[in-house]
Amino acid sequence: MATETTNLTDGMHVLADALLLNGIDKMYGVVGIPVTDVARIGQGKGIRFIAMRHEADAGNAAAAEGFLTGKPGVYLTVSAPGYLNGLPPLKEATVNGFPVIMISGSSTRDIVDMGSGDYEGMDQYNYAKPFCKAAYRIDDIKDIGLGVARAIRTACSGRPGGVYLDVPGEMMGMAMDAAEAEATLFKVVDPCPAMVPSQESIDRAVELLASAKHPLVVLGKGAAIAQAENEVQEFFEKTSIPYQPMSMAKGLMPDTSPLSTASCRGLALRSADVVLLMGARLNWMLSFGREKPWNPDAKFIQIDIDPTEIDNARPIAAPIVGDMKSALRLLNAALDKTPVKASDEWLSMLNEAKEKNNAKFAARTSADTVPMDHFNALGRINKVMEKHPDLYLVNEGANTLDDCRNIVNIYKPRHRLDCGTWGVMGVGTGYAIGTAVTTGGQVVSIHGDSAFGFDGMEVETACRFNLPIVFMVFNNGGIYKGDFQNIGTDGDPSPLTLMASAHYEKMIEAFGGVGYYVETPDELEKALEEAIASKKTCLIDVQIDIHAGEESGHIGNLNPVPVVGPLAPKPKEA
Ligand code: ADP
Ligand code: TZD
Ligand code: MG
Repeated sequence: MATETTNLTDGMHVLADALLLNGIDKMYGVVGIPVTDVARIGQGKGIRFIAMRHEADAGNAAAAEGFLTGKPGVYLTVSAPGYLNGLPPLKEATVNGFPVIMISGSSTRDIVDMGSGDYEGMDQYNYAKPFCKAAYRIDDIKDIGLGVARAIRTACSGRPGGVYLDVPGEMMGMAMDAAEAEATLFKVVDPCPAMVPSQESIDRAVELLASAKHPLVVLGKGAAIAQAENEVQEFFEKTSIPYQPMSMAKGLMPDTSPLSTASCRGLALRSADVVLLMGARLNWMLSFGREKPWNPDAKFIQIDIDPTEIDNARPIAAPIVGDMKSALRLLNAALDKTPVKASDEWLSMLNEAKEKNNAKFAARTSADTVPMDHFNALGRINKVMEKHPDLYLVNEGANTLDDCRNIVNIYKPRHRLDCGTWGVMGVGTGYAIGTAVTTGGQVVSIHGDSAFGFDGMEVETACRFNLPIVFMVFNNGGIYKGDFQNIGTDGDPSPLTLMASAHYEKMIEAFGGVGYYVETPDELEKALEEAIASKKTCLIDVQIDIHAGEESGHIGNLNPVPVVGPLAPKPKEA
């Protein structure tokens, strides 16, 4: 007679229950031993499983979800090779401050520890530690609830980031009484708690701000992650202080705001005497706050949730340590008592520069030149996207990234996702998929041809899930552009050269998506409008001049300069 087993459960069922209890109803990943049934059982219980083609892309999709929602996105990988593929996005999410949890199956602990050569055996738990905020391994089925709770709280609280959760195969095969297992699970209370800064730090900041002649805000993605748009908007309504948007903070204030200094960045940074950092680090992107173009006498106020970020590269005169919403609420309240308004002199000085720069820019973005360059192609895209302010924009590449950031306006918070703090190529298709899945909205995903090469296979995933994503590949035939020459004699293409004659649109046709190939601004506009209206998964190959693009986009200055040889700068003629 068969034994009655209905009162038993196992690690895989308990893991799915623990995630669902905590509101995690999606997972991205690639399955295989020992996690296939984790995905199948989860799917059976109502966790949507987005099966992808590469773990890095799954990690990026989950990271996008984390950025968009403030709750951790979750991705699942198999042991060693899948785990290793999944590590880069874990580190990148941690660097960007996106909450994400990587769950990875692993092999039998004692065999791994003895070095006996288990199937895909590797000390995953320890190797993960430097690549995330924290790593946890669940060795006992009774600890699943605890492990999931630890992972969620660590990923979202403080500065968000990546968490590694190791789930050994043998643990997931453990059985236990179902009722007893249920009793081990719990829902995390307030996983992303408010952290209210001291009133003293607010008063100090307001005093400094009130003393400014040329105050400037740097609006960073920390404010986007904090979902502090209402407080941010209230601050600008009260003060009319101009601001410099960092790329993923675009949309917290619409890019069309008269207070944006995006088109007169140099002047704004050079002239500001008091700078308020709202969720932006003084890292390389902001020249550490101490190098050109900053005014050397500028004083800084910094709002950040991470106290160790303060004084990272220069003294901060008025640190405010706390979460952005709480900090801005207190700041806005203090501004009622001590009003601060940007002067007309400061705003007109910036406006004058903006008008000049915008006129120069407009000539390039509205040109009808063929072959297209990044400018007129992006100008047309901006024109189309203006009509569809709800569209999400994903963006990667070098020139394709930098020029798009400057040209394509964003109107809503968290509607732009890009290469982020490290400038990573290959995040785009994962971000696009994560965004479409998480929001149910439409995505325009703009990639350089090199960038697209890293993760382009995910167009199959996008087609399989019928996601309304318009991928656009800016094909200028190479990394930065397509006209570099091999400086040696073997006749191979240069290290930067890719295939300008490639028809990327054919890739998506292979999977039943809709491909477009465009060579002129009019064709581009028509194809994009049609693709958006169709809500189908589409890919537009945007042919760009192979001569269009600067080496390394806007950050060529970071390249070491050869001292001798053909690549050394030519001596200036006397
Ligand atoms: P950007 O690239 O836009 O300049 P960074 O990623 O460099 O932005 O900086 C974002 C900063 O925001 C980080 O230092 C992070 O600690 C901070 N941050 C993240 N979430 C919050 C929050 N909820 N409240 C306050 N600061 C936050
Ligand atoms: N590998 C990874 C993972 N990230 C990187 N940033 C790079 C390599 C180096 N890299 C850049 O920094 S930009 C870029 C690479 C390879 C590609 C730029 O070419 P593109 O865009 O075709 O994507 P443009 O429009 O031609 O500049
Ligand atoms: Mg290119």
